Amino acid sequence: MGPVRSTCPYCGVGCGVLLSADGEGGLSVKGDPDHPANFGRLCSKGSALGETVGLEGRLLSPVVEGRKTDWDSALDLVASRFRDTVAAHGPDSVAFYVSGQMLTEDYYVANKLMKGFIGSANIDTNSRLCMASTVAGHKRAFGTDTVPQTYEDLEEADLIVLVGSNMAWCHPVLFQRVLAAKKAHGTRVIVIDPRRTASCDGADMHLKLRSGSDVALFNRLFAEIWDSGALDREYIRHIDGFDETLAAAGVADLSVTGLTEAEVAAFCRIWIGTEKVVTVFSQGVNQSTSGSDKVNAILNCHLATGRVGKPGCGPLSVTGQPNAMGGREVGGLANMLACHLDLENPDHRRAVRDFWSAPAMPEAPGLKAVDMFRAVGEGRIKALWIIHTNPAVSMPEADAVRDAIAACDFTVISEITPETDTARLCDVLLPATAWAEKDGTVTNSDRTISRQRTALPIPGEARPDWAILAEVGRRMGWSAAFDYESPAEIFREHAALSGIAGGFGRDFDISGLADLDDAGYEALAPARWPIRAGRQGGRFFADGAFFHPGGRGRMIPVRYRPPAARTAPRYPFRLNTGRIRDQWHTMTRTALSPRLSAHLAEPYLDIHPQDAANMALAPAALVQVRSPEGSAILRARITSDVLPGELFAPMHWTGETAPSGRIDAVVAAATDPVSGQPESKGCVVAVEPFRAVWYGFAVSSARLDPTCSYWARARTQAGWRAELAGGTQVEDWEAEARRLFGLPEAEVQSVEDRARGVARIALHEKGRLLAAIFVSPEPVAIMRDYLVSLPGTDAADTLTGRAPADRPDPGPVVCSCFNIGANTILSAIETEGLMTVDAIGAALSAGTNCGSCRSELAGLIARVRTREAAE
Ligand SMILES: Nc1nc2c(c(=O)[nH]1)N[C@H]1C(S)=C(S)[C@@H](COP(=O)(O)OP(=O)(O)OC[C@H]3O[C@@H](n4cnc5c(=O)[nH]c(N)nc54)[C@H](O)[C@@H]3O)O[C@H]1N2
Ligand SMILES: Nc1nc2c(c(=O)[nH]1)N[C@H]1C(S)=C(S)[C@@H](COP(=O)(O)OP(=O)(O)OC[C@H]3O[C@@H](n4cnc5c(=O)[nH]c(N)nc54)[C@H](O)[C@@H]3O)O[C@H]1N2
Ligand code: SF4
Ligand SMILES: [Mo]
Repeated sequence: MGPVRSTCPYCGVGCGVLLSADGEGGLSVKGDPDHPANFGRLCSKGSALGETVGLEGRLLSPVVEGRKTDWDSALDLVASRFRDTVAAHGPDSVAFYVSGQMLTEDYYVANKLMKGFIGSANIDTNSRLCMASTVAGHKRAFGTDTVPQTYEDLEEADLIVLVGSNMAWCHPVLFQRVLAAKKAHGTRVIVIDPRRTASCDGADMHLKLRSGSDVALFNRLFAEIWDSGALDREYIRHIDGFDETLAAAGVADLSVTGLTEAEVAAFCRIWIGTEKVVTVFSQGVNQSTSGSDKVNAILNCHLATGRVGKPGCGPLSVTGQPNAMGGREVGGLANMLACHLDLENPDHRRAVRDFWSAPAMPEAPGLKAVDMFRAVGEGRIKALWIIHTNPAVSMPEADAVRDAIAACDFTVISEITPETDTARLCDVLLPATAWAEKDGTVTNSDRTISRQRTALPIPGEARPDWAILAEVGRRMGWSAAFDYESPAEIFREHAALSGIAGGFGRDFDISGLADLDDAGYEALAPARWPIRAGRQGGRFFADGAFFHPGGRGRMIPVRYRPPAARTAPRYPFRLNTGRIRDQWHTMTRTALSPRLSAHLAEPYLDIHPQDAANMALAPAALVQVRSPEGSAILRARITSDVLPGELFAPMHWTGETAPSGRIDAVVAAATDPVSGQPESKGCVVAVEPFRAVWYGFAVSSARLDPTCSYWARARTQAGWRAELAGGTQVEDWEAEARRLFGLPEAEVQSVEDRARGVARIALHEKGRLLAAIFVSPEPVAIMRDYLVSLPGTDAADTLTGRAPADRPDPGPVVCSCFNIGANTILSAIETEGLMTVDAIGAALSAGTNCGSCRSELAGLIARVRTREAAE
């Protein structure tokens, strides 16, 4: 049997993968050369999928109040508690909080159960934190939530503008496509981001605007389009709102962007002068209290020039999660119905009610994520089911969200592991089948529907998310409506409903798949919607046909508004947050891979050198970040990548990996008034040095569970590593080390200087190193990337903390496919005179597999060249 064709479970690029199981639980993963998203390419995360499918830490049976139980008891409990709560307090006293990572079939059933049968619209999703502003912006402009473009436009374009998108790290395979186009025909790339990112390497221009100021910049572009006569008068006859939009744009004050007139003029000249321009946007646009306005400011410019839905020409929202689009299609947000039908439209409601034979349909939108968790905290929501998301980490005001979940009368979570911050708070844990065990469809950023297929056996008692939901639906009394036996059956129902939506003139119509039989579903090849009689795929809106009444489009007048919170002497910094290359969200899967954990092993805070100097911060110091909502402790990285007064911290660390590094504890839950999306990238904070009494670095064969004020642990090839820091003096480091590592009997080697507060302890057994800790009153300076390789070896000279001369320290991993560190690459650049990324590839293989590190390799070359030039 050949490999199984499936789709990567991470980002919205939606790469096709070929899976081969080895029959012993292992899985090899390769890029699918025939998939139209990636043509065989994969990024570092996709390539490491095989390392994340083991059963270690998996939830394999239902758990109620901490005790394993059988499915019947767990499901009866969930069904009866939801039924009783609705009976006692009404349908709006319960809620589902779901995820853009659920398969379309899972999502469809969840939405149907809540909106059609429980009779509340209290189902919202983590897409509220992610795509809600784009959904709102699309609907305001186009009358529908539709991405007009396709990925091929990245190859067709002459100019690609990345607005608030770190594509090199977050949509790496698309970035590879952009770089290939640049190489082939000189496509220009402009990055608009307050921070210098990996996506800036090789870009033709980087506009380092002040965070939150995008509307002012795009309003200026709009005004310039008018002034320069670039308006497409023919096209805008199909579009309302031009005069008001121009009036609003004309007052744009550029000073809020911090950019120079010359920079902005150059940007406008290139944008206006290049017919084939694709403006890509992502979370730097969406996650803002003016997120919807930012989206419309961008769409206005494309509408004014008629640059929409043409080859190489149009706005392209890149989606985050693998099925963010599918969730929007099934109506997973609290203000949507299903198949792009509107909850507030009585005709639409009636049609869906009839189609489902639904007993109860809500007439008004339900609670959006932030309000939903506030309602949980206030006791208005009394039963909550969380599926495929980790809100105790990823929601703003995460401490309050954590407390709300803990205090809620009845909480259920469907998960693949009990070891998440949210799962630890829930009353009922339901074991779900994971990626490669489950089966269904996802829709990627360019409307391509692909299959995820099963390649591994279902472990323990895990069940697919759709099956769990349907079973609860049946036990709540709706047997016929939830009588599904397979995802294919659900998919057919969804496709049939989309045909009804098509009848209302909606664009999401996949009725061409409504009669797909099981074999056809099994064999379904990637296909872009719409899929109906007379049309498949293609682009939208180039013909001026939109979805507002009368088939018209709209330009939306928008004005710059500052972020919700103003900086003030107490909170002088603006905090930007986001992603790193090799971790996925709350790390429940990517942190299982030692390779992925080697890239950046600790939560950090980027701070400008001027600001660091003002508070006399030393490199690698720990800092405490505080807001009115909460605080975090992070490692300072002093860098002019960020603007003075602005900070950046990654979103990934959790109670499991670095309890004081949970950045959403600090982030305020201010939301966009139109979309309800929180401002995850612009709260205000104070920063001060965190004065630890001691700092430590530990390596170990077994997992360690520290309890000190600061710790961050990560997996390594040889076991684990941890950064540590404590606020109280330790008297006896040998005893402390034995306790920390759980090794009371091991042989010890140690050097301790109590007066100076320095200690180095190594614990051995039968001549092999089990664990070691290095302690100092300052951040520990030792060769970490060498030391992590020592557990399990004889490692006689561990305590020196340095690599022997014949085994140089490789430095932090840059290329995770071939496990090649920065020092190794830097030394090859110097000694072999390597001038290009390809030359590094030829010499060391680095960057030749997935290519995700190519921009960092370019950065290392630049570093050597700058140093040489200075010498
Ligand atoms: N490696 C990795 N890839 C991922 C994910 C992951 O967890 N890890 N998650 C996936 C998901 S769900 C999503 S939503 C996407 C997100 O993908 P991206 O949106 O590309 O990622 P982020 O790092 O959240 O933010 C992008 C950039 O916005 C910038 N930014 C902040 N404020 C502003 C502003 O006011 N204006 C502008 N113009 N820019 C600003 C930040 O500096 C940052 O570089 O990534 C997907 N891909
Ligand atoms: N400060 C800040 N906060 C942010 C962001 C930011 O940029 N800055 N970004 C926001 C964005 S865009 C997003 S998308 C969110 C993401 O935030 P979350 O959705 O909370 O993050 P994940 O880690 O992806 O959570 C997925 C959970 O589902 C579990 N899981 C995995 N497979 C399955 C399965 O098959 N079935 C079930 N039932 N469960 C499974 C995983 O173990 C994990 O616990 O974070 C948001 N939060
Ligand atoms: S770019 Fe990487 S994470 Fe995104 S779908 Fe492709 S392989 Fe997966
Ligand atoms: Mo996202």
